[in-house]
Amino acid sequence: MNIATLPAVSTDTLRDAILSHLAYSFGKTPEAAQIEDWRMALSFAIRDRMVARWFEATRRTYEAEAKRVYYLSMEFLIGRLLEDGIVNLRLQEQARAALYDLGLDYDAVLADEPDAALGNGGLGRLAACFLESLSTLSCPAMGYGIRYEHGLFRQSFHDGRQVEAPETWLLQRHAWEFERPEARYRIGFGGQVRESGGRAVWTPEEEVDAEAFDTPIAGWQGHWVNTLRLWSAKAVHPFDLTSFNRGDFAAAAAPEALARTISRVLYPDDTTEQGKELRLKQEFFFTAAALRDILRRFDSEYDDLGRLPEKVAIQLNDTHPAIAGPELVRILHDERGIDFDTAMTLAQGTLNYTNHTLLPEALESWHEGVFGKLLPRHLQIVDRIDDAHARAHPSRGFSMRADHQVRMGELSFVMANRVNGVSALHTGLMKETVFAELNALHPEKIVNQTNGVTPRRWLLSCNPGLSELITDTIGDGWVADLERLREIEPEVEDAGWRDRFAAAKRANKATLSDWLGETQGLQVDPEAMFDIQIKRMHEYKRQHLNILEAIAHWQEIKDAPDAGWVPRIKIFAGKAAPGYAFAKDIIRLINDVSRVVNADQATREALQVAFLPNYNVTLAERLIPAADLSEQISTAGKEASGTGNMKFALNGAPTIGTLDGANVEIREHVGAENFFLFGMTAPEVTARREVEAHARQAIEADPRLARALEAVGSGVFSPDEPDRYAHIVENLSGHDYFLVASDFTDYWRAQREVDSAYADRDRWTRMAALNTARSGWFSSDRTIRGYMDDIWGAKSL
Ligand code: GPQ
Repeated sequence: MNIATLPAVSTDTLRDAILSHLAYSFGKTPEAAQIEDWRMALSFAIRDRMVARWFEATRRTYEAEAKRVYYLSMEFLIGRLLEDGIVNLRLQEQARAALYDLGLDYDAVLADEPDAALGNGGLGRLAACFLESLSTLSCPAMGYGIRYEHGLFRQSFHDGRQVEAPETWLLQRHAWEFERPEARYRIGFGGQVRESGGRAVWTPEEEVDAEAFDTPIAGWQGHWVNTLRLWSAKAVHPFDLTSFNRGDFAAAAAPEALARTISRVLYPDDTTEQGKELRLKQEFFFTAAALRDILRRFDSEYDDLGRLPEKVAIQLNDTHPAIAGPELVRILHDERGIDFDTAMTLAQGTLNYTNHTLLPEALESWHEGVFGKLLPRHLQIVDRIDDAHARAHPSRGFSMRADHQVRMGELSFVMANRVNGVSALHTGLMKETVFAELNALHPEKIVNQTNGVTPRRWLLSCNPGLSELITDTIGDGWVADLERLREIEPEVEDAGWRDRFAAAKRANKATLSDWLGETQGLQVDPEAMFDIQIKRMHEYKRQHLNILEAIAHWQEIKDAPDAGWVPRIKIFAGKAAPGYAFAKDIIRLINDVSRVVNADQATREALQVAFLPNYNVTLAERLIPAADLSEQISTAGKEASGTGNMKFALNGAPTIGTLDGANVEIREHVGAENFFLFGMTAPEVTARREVEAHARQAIEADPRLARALEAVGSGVFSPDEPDRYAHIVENLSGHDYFLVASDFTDYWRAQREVDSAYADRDRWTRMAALNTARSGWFSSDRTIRGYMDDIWGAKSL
């Protein structure tokens, strides 16, 4: 069969394709099929429609001898893929109708797919949005990462406390990947380095194989399809027959188990560095496999390694793949015989590095003991890179090797052609703080690329009601050209149009409210304001500021229950790193507050609080379209960008936020009057920390804050254990590094402004609609164009 001539997709052809896969790929009759079989059959039928374009994209890339982009990332938080595929191939109507013909519910079949949670949060989700945009822009590109058997843990609550359970997304069959047993590379660790014929020869002590699994990623309208290639660790000798024959079955299976450990679990720490040997192994494992694969492809097309920077751009998503620098130099110098300085220059022309945080605890560094034990040759190369850099800049005392550490940020910076931050504010702070010294040496290196989100997933498919209104109004050109959302702006002055906008939001809220009732046992009035904070749990993100304000609000409502309060439901969701005790205590506090406040008959009309378990991409897709208010309240200077903030604005939820990360740019775009700003700026934060007893002062100056803290500290929300949260109160009245107390008063003020704005429904609808109309700039298509032009020198084909 010529796959390029697959029939055009009518409902009938799609139905036949589903039935055919059900029989021939899964061996089931319709009568015997379970929902998973149907989901798999539909996925295969959709996937089939990508394959011809996939081959075509590869062929055209070779033919054009195009520069290729490689995105190396420890995390790809892709979520579900079926709806993405259906939407991008524009097969929604046919798929719905075909399933209907077969007696199945489309939404139920889609909901059967597990989330591929191969990431922690923003960094991983950004990588997933980028892959989709790269395909939409027909940029020849490939993502490289790890095929974790267990993605991010599953979260539940016992007595309000977070409990983690392993996540097993691969227990169900995964429809999207193609195993590539032939794409397999041997990756070594440990061992010795010796000299032979003037060259260093590294003989590893331990070896595993990296085997590729490919997932096609279709862009909008399926014109272009790129590949996400994830590596799975396999034993070199899978089974030790000698041990087996001896009767030692555990020893026989040991090599397999040891090797598999490398790709078994995603580290659940977000923005903290753990310094664990296994983590370094994971980093080298996938980076080394990717480089081998990249060079194999390069060698198949070109015979001059000098052309590497011209034909290959590699993006390091944070420092996790930073070992790419020394590894590429090692291959070029030790294995390919290129002199060291040239090898280094070629690597520097090929690699680029994105920094995603300034938090000092997140900047990776490895003790030279661990590093040298696992990667002895790479340690030598790092030292030579450091020396070469020092020789080139003799006036400076800079080193990437202080305190017996290998500092991965500095290494990445030196080995990169371009270094970028992820919002204007963050990039500026990068220049002033972490990389001040290196920026002075290499002022051309640092560029900004403000993050973005894919409008296909984060508007078109998660918010069909609003999308339909937009398309009705301006046509569907906005899907691939999000700035065109501006064209709806004139309509905002039209009362009839505003009603339709408000109705779309209202319908989303009703849907969410039904879901909350059915799955969480929560009764929520869709008329209430849906105030949502969803993101990883972290002190810098200040979920505790939000809950303290809720407590103060509740107390005030109790004082005067009939004062005409604007009804609100505060929704939280997010996971805490299992070892981050304080963040877990904040979760428990919110759950405790929720229990007490929701049970209060005197206030429940005005205020409810809910913490939804197991936040993931799918839950985000459910919540964001129904949001009225977006909480983006980090301590200024700490949130590198944020991307959730963009999704809310795009879906018509104004932000209450600080001048942090991309909030700054969101406010500039949507207009200051459509954004609820509060809190200290980044320089004010720095200055405030110098004030003695800043937290005490703030508490003394604000009786509301004092009363809320008093309630927390005295056990109002934990009567069975009154001092459960004493340490939180102590933290917030003492050190309070994240300045919760100091920002509280202004946050309260901004929240009351939110109340009055929301009470004026027409005013609110205007604000919400203008947020949507003016968020076009936050498309990841715009971001990727920026990378292509300013960093990669790559072209759309
Ligand atoms: N981010 Cl360093 C993560 O999600 N994980 C990390 O390990 C690091 C950063 C986030 C960052 O906190 C957000 O502000 C960004 O929007 C996001 O990366 C993508 O750049």
